[in-house]
Amino acid sequence: MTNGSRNDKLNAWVKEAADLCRPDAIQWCDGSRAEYDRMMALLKERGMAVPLAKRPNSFLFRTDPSDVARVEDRTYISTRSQEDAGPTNNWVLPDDLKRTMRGLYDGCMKGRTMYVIPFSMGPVGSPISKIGVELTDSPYVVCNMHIMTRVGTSVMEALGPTGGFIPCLHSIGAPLEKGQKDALWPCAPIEKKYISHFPEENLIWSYGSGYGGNALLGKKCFALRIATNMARREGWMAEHMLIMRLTNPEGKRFHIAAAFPSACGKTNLAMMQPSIKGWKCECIGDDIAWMKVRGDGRLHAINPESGFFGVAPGTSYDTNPMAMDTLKENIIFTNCALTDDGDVWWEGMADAPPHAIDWKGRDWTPASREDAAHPNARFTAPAAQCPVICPDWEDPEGVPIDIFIFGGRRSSAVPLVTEAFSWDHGVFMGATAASETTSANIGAVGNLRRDPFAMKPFLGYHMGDYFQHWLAMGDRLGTKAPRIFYVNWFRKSAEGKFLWPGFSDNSRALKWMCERVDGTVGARETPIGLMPRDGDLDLSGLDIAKDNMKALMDVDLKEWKAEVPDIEKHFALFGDRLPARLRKQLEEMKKRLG
Ligand code: O2Y
Ligand code: MN
Repeated sequence: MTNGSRNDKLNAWVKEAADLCRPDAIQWCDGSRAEYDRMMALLKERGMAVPLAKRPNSFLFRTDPSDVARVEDRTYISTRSQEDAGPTNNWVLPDDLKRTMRGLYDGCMKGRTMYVIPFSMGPVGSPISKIGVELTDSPYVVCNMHIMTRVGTSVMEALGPTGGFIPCLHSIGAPLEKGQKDALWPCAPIEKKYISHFPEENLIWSYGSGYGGNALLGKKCFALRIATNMARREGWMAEHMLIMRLTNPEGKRFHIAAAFPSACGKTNLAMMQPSIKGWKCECIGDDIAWMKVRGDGRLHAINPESGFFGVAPGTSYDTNPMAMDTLKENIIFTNCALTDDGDVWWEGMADAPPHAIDWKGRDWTPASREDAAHPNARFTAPAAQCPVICPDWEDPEGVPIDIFIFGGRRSSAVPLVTEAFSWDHGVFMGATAASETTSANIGAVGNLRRDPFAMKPFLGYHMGDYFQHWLAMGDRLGTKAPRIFYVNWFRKSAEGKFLWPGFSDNSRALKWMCERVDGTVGARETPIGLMPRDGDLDLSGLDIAKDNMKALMDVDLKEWKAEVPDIEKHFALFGDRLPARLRKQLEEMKKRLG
């Protein structure tokens, strides 16, 4: 694409950013295969991209050890009033944050090229999609954005001379002086990293990190933190949810959107292949859903992304064969291990190779004390390559959602599957969702973290107002609202063993949900919601002990009464912005528990 565009606002913003960051050159991205190949050639030449002999057009990157994950402590929601950012977000006054960041951006792209990436979140031209433009000095980001979003000429055409876009400014924060040798993964030290959102002006500024959610600004920054603000203002929903289509043996389709915190197997569920006969599952998205009420009065969802930025460790032909088959070619791997025959490897993938180069670039053998791949090692993969991608995954109208699922990782108390009594009760379930931390999360292992709607790190405004937005959406949808369920695949026995096989057998819980929607299966009332009665869940062909099933479905009143003070403490965080309807739900649950 030639330099400059027909859009004056875009040209002016690019000029303003270039005047501040002072790159040596500006390059407008066209999203073409030739552009991707040129970027990769540059990254190979710099020693950053390692081509993989075993996977065509695939490359391995190793980041700086300080730049391996989203940095929640350095992520800000910057609003004029701190109250509007709410208690779950870091906050700095916009003028102060901008002053600090302008100081950092000043000359930060010296010796580098600034790439202008026009991108669409969602199919270009869909009534649910939105356009963004990312300015970055990282060719690695350009390549990842090519996979994760729709980039280039078609987006510029959709933007036209007067169209609006979300400006996303990104720098790795590592200017290069003349003659200075570049680092293999240039970035700024942690105290200079800022992932900043200015929702009152729909603006994103990211500085200092080249990794994942910190740098691919279409994903968590735009599609969740900024989009939640837009959605609230405009009456739609931006959620941290996978989207899937389940088809029953009669050919009836059900669309499910499900929210789980990180490290709960969301990508595995999104690509799951049912163990029950005759049922088919297709993937529409693995991480984010944008949903609007359409002409039929129903909530329609699109996946705003076009790729998967999935966690590699733990992904295998046992846990997620569809993901493994997605990864055969055209993939960017980050912080995985490199085998001697030119392939990637990670913990949990398959038998360990006798020798490899670990994610830090050191020799590794199975006797090594450290992991070969970083626990947050990633693959960036085109969604279209997934063998079970739904044929309608790019339908501009989206898919009508029948079912919402919330869940978390709970070793006790929470049964396998529960249906909400009502929309408000379902919102209560989402608002109180909690998960035990694992080694893949931040903080100590096994801590219970309340993560409402799996949105704690991704909501761009006050959580109490967000709960109210959910209630208002339910009021608007009325009888056309999706039914709401809560699941826990991770309940353990007294001996610490998982009670449920999970993975493809999770289809059994999904089947019950679809049959509940259809009205063809029953349920029993419990103090925490509606649950399958004996025989309601299809367990055909599953070898599971009766006692295990009993334990999975148990509602222990003592355990649930013990939850109440923790929920009260959680709700207290939101002060007078906690909707009275949720407090009422808690009071009603307390009464039911006796
Ligand atoms: O660590 C990162 O930068 C990536 S975090 C991420 C990536 C893809 C999907 N979900 C997540 C998440 O943390 O929820
Ligand atoms: Mn996610």
